[in-house]
Amino acid sequence: MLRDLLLVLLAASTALGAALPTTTACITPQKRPSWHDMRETDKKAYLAANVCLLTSPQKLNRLPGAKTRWDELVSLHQIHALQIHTTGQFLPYHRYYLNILSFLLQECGYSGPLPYWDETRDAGKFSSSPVFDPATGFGGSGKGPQNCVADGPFVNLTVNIGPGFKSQPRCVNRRITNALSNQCGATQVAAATSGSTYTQALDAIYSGPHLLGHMALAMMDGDSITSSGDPLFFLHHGFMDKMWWDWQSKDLTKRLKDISGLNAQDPAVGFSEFPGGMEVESAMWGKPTPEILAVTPDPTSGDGGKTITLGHVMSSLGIIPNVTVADVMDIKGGYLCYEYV
Ligand SMILES: *[C@@H]1O[C@H](CO)[C@@H](O)[C@H](O)[C@H]1NC(C)=O
Ligand SMILES: *[C@@H]1O[C@H](CO)[C@@H](O)[C@H](O)[C@H]1NC(C)=O
Ligand SMILES: [Cu+2]
Repeated sequence: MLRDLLLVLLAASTALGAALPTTTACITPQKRPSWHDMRETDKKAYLAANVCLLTSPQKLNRLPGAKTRWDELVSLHQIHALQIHTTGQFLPYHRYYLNILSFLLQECGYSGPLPYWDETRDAGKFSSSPVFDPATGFGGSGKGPQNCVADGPFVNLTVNIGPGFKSQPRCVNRRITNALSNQCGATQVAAATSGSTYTQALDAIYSGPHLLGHMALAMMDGDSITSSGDPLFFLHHGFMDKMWWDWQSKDLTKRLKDISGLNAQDPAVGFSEFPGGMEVESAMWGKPTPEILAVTPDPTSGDGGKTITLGHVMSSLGIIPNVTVADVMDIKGGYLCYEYV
């Protein structure tokens, strides 16, 4: 009897624990370094844990096309693509997405810092960045018709999610264009973070260093929907996250609460970088399949309308607990506990 009661209580508290992030005070924020400054042992351990995820079996049994644990992470981005690009969700969801990677890396024994890439140091000359070192980095620009990476830790590894909404095995691939990487320089970053509202910062970061950085790297066939198949994606997005935080830090009182925009793409606009809207995107990448739509979360969850609020619920479809936008506004708020150095 007592034992049953205890089990019920335990079950109730576990369910609660799964639904809500535990918020403890952030006493010692983990320091996230730029790849340039990361210790070599940490670099190697970080890369090895990424390889481990790319070669470990999937666990959830519900994400369409996912064969590996890495595929599940990529699938999450594919499933959410039409909610998290050119929308208010862009910065909070990608901050959460970095945290999901951090959790997954722990499964592969890595609990060190999540690196970012201070692209201002390599603007205009991306290809000579230490990020692409074959021994202590991600390997360089791809080779051959598919631009498959030809050196570094990800040679011959397969991602099964993408391109677009498809699930077809592809090599890890990228193509570096130095000229486009000019737009990730200090001047451009300063301009992107000079606005006074979230809307301004979001637009400027999104269509400035974010987009041009993606174009300069053309990861996974330059596909916005599944570019996270290349582990390098997370270094680029760490840089975006830092940019958002640097902008927030200029006026924390206001900016820890400033959120705006739609919670899913406006069908008339789609990805704003493709004038012509959803039609043009669909021509390039197709449309979400019925299997993908079946697991796609309601983009208005927690908002009660089409506009994003601090109560907006973000989901990782069971990899880690759901969180709200409010949970990720402060990188030292308790749910998150890190800083950029
Ligand atoms: C990658 O695969 C090719 C073809 O199977 C093989 O020749 C090559 O040795 C492999 N490279 C690595 C680093 O495993
Ligand atoms: C997580 O959020 C999604 C999308 O809002 C929702 O469908 C799902 O039920 C939530 N899961 C939990 C455990 O709350
Ligand atoms: Cu994205």
